[in-house]
Amino acid sequence: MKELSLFLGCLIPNRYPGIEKATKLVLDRLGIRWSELKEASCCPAPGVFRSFDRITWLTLASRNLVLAEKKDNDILTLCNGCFSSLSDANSILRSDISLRNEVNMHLKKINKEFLGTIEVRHIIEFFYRDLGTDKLKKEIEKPLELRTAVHYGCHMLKPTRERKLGGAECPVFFDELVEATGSLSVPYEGKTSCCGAGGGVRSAMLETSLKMTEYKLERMKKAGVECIVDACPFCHLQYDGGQVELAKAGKLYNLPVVHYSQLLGLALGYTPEEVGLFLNEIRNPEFEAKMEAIWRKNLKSSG
Ligand code: 9S8
Ligand code: 9S8
Ligand code: COM
Repeated sequence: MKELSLFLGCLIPNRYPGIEKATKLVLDRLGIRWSELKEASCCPAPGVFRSFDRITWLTLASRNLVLAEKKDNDILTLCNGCFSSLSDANSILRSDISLRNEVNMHLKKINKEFLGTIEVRHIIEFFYRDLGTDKLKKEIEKPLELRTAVHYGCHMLKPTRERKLGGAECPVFFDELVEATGSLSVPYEGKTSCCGAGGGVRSAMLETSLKMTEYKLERMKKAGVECIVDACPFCHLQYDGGQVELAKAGKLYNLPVVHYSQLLGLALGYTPEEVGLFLNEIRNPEFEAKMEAIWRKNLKSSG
């Protein structure tokens, strides 16, 4: 298997370093070769740059792609937005020669050239396709038994012609990966709808974005889940920070938010602390006690 260039994006290192730590632990534990894509910039965020100026978006994205091309690595993203930007830019520049020429004209100023020789992967898609749930299940040391609300996030599923993992309306691949950790993916209404953050909505219209978040949280709560599982730090921020903002208006949910890397890390036997589980804004003592207890119980039974 080719080495992967880990593309962290902006939010994970700056706001949720626990996701970074958990991902690195999990990759090492599963024997996946990786190195960090050191000089990378913002992907740049698709909902913002792509919507405003296509050439700027493509040029910045292609610079990141070229960094990985130089190492002959595929890129591994941990964020739906980063995946969307980088994989869409990659396929557009591969197929559209005139756009590629235009972008390469800009890249030439910094002695770089886009060739189109590598692939861009999302960690969920990568685990599902290249590892598979059966192999993952064999690696699990501590089944988690959590009732979870799986949140796919828009860019993992759409546009459907680009994302080929099984339908934007009733996808199952992420649920299967969550269930491989011994947890339950509880069905809830509005599962594939947006968290409210993307496309600049959070920055431009906070109130509207929180309404969308509330819509989701209401339905997750009704389904009786213990936590939310995502695979996108922007969704993560929206659910975590959004609950703090909603609490100011007296709307309390207190639902812990977990990135898939963290969930898998726990199931592979790392401690809640090692995967940065308690570094969110939303702290839920009941959940934290349960996670500590699962960790200890399984420790005894396996030791
Ligand atoms: S980088 Fe800059 S803002 Fe962000 S995290 Fe994901 S999308 Fe790409
Ligand atoms: S959902 Fe709608 S646009 Fe997105 S992918 Fe992440 S942030 Fe939440
Ligand atoms: C969402 C990214 S993950 S963006 O806001 O649409 O750019």
